[in-house]
Amino acid sequence: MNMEYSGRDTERTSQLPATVDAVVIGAGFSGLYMLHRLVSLGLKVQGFEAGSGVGGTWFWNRYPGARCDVESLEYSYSFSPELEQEWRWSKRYSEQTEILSYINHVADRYDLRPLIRFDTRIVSQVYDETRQMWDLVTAQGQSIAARFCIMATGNLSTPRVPDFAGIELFEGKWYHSALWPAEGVDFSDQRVALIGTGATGVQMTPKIAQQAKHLTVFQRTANFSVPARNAVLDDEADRTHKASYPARRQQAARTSFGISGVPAPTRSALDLSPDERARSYEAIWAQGGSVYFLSTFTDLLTSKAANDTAVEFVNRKIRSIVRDPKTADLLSPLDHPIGTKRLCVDTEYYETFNRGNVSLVDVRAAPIEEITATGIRTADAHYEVDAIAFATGFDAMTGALREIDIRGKGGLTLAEKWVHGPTTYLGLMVAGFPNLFVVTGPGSPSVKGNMVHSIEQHVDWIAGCIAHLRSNHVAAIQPQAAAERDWVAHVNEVADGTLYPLADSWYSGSNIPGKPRVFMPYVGGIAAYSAICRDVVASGYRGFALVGDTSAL
Ligand code: NA7
Repeated sequence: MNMEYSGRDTERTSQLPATVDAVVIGAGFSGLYMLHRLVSLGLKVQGFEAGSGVGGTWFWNRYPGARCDVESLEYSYSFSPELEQEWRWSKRYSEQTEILSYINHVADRYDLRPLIRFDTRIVSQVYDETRQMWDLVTAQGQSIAARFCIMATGNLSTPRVPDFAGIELFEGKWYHSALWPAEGVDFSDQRVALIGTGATGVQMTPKIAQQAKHLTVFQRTANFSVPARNAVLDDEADRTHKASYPARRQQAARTSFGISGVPAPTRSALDLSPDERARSYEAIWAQGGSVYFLSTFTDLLTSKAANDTAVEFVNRKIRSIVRDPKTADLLSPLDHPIGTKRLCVDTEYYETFNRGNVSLVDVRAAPIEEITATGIRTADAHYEVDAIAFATGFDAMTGALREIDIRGKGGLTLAEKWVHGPTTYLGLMVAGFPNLFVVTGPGSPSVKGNMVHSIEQHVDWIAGCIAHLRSNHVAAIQPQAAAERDWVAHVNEVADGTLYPLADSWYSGSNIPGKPRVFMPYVGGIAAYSAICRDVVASGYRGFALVGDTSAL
């Protein structure tokens, strides 16, 4: 496994300031914008990042085919009109390398790099109730104290490293999608196994197939995927979009997914005749994109009968693309409504199974039993391979937070508090953990929309809150237990009004053995959620306790 550390020992061990106003953990989209906002407020800040560079998700996930499923002109910061205008995306959906270049550009443009200690993990974070300060310790054993801690640790940053029996015996090389070597992997002339068919496996499959001698995809659960219709972003499209950027960003904020230009659905899928419905789906299929597809009708995520029409359409498409009927059947999902697991967005995923050098193995019927020196043994066969690519996902949404020993009031650890599943108020803060903010935490829309939009909304809220505390000399803020309880109930109630709970997925933690099964994102939509956050502030931070006078400290 390649951890791609640059080994900047001096930097890693040079003295940290003893105390800062705020620590920001993580230097992806959230951490960078948070640092920028806090510096603008005049705070003394220190950033920490486990990787050797900025980028978060886009730093680590360098696997072939990696790109975002939200169009680049939308999946980008809106806080600076100059930045919006000057950056030129090359494609409708740009590749990971380009997204990473953009994030690096932002880090340099706003001079954020000097604020960050790279190659440095925070391992412990303890709240001192007397000083009303957080004491943090790095993996190198260095300490720093801060009044505010902002967890910009990401929703998909703890890879689910495979624990297959025998993996240590494998004589070839193996890779996890989220720990991919920076220099890339050359699969030419190799027999490659790919395990996992979520969004990552779906992106990787066509790319590896183009290079490898043979690709065997090991599928446990078939996933739905719709075409991306990725294309070069021409000058005219770029100009038109940028000319209307302010209006587009405002429009995005009024939608459920935080993306502009997606027509709001007006009709139920069940209001149309089968022919009319098929024409609507065909038009959206031709246009491409998952949010577009799920916005075809008003009720695809709330009515099983409506959803069934979309399932039937996509499964028919799969059968029309994939020539071998048995493979087409295997690729057709049967176990969950479409959109209740991440709806994948692909470039020639299904078409790839028509290639002579690609085969699909059903590991639901015959599970993987072990990795051997030369390949993979399932319950009914042994597959000889030279390399294995694991696209087995993440301990999502809570994994990165649980990896740190976070101790709040009374010494309670976050892991103990969340033993039955994460509880937060607004996905922003946790009762008993004063001045600890989470960017896009469980209980916020986070992954159920345009992440960059959600990140900016959270960072702006947190920056506004910290400014409020400082100007009013308040030492600490934390949610009231009742507000947290009510919010968790609301998050569940909203999810229960949808089809989401019908799927086993990382949204509910069911991909990790032993993880409590709780639906984690807030699916009430970004517009509704942001209005609640604004209202909480307007009503004097309703549901929060603001305590202590900093002028007395
Ligand atoms: P996902 O969506 O969690 O997918 C992981 C895949 O790995 C999924 O197909 C799993 O099958 C499969 N998997 C996991 N463990 C095994 C074992 N033991 N045997 C066979 N197959 C296994 O992760 P991704 O990285 O694709 O995507 C995560 C998000 O990143 C994505 O939704 C986007 O938001 C970006 P299962 O479904 O559990 O049967």
